[in-house]
Amino acid sequence: MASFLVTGGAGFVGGNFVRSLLRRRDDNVTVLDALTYAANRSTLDSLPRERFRLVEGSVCDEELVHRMVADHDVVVHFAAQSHNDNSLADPAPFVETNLVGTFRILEAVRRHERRYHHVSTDEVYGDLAVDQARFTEASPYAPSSPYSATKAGSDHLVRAWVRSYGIRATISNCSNNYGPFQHVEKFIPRQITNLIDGVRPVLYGSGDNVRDWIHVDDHTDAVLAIIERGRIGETYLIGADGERSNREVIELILAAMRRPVDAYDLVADRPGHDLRYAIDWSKLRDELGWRPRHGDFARGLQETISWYRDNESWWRPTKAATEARYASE
Ligand code: NAD
Ligand code: TDX
Repeated sequence: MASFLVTGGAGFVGGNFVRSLLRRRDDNVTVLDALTYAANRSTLDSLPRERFRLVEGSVCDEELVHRMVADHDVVVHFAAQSHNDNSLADPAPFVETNLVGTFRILEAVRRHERRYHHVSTDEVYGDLAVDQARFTEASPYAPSSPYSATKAGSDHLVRAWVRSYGIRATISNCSNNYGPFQHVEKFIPRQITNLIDGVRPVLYGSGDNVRDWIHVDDHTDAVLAIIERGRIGETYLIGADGERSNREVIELILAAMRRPVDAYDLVADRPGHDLRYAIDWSKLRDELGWRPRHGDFARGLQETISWYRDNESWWRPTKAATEARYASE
């Protein structure tokens, strides 16, 4: 049995990771989360109290981070400012949390010699042309947005701490996640909840941008596989062969919610909008024998729509403020 410190565990992916970890293993889990606008405490409701604890605090708080890292065996770092649109409006918190916060964690991991897993994104590689080969672990870093640049910087810090100080770390870079407990600022939950509210979905630019969708349960499952069986110092790409254009996704959502498939609007494009992400996850398959279990995207989307319909009390309190922020940008 081990004790896990999970940063950002009140957010979307971290919250799903903690729920799954407590179901699958007997470990103790502490979440360290600053409870920013993106957090939702109720994601962590009804977890076993004797094995789970939530501590409110920032990964930038040096003293707190040292104390918490010292008290645990494994550190899994999800905490981040995660939304590209927000990073364009105000990059400062992205530099602070994603770069300085990761630096604080790494220093504590180094001092206390703990096992560390760093959660990152495929956006560090920039974007691909429509006909270009998918990202691999050898793809050059070329981030486009303040968000992806700070995530890229955090990956470089981890690699340097592995090489220079010999910390026991692994890194994963995953494609776009969808599923339950995702904040309504993100594309899929934004459009589902807009449709529940009778509001027409909006697509940035032409709607032809491609994202490589993966169910959040597959992402968290792969992270656990890397923690359990990954080689120290290695990077693993996580994906599930889920490439779809935003237009295809919105048409699937509209059809599943019994609306005309052209009932959406095109709006001004996101500045610097990456055209396409796509992940080659064969290293994860060949080395660790990992495979995604939720490959049927249409089915996963239908289940996600049902989850947002059934859990309005989870997202409703944040919906109006999220749309007001979009309207002011
Ligand atoms: P999220 O925004 O839903 O959750 C982030 C969590 O981090 C929130 O609970 C927030 O309160 C917390 N947090 C923010 N600043 C903090 C700070 N200074 N100290 C402590 N906690 C802080 O994000 P997410 O989508 O769950 O992403 C989690 C991680 O997974 C990020 O590192 C992100 O880069 C990575 N990732 C996400 C996706 C995706 O599609 N969602 C894909 C690949 C990688
Ligand atoms: O209203 C919208 N309309 C729209 O067309 C929104 C919110 C988004 N989009 C487009 C932009 C992207 O092409 O949909 C696509 C997905 O957008 P987001 O949900 O904002 O995700 P993205 O920018 O691709 O980044 C996500 O995946 C990688 C996560 O937010 C990151 O944290 C993760 O690293």
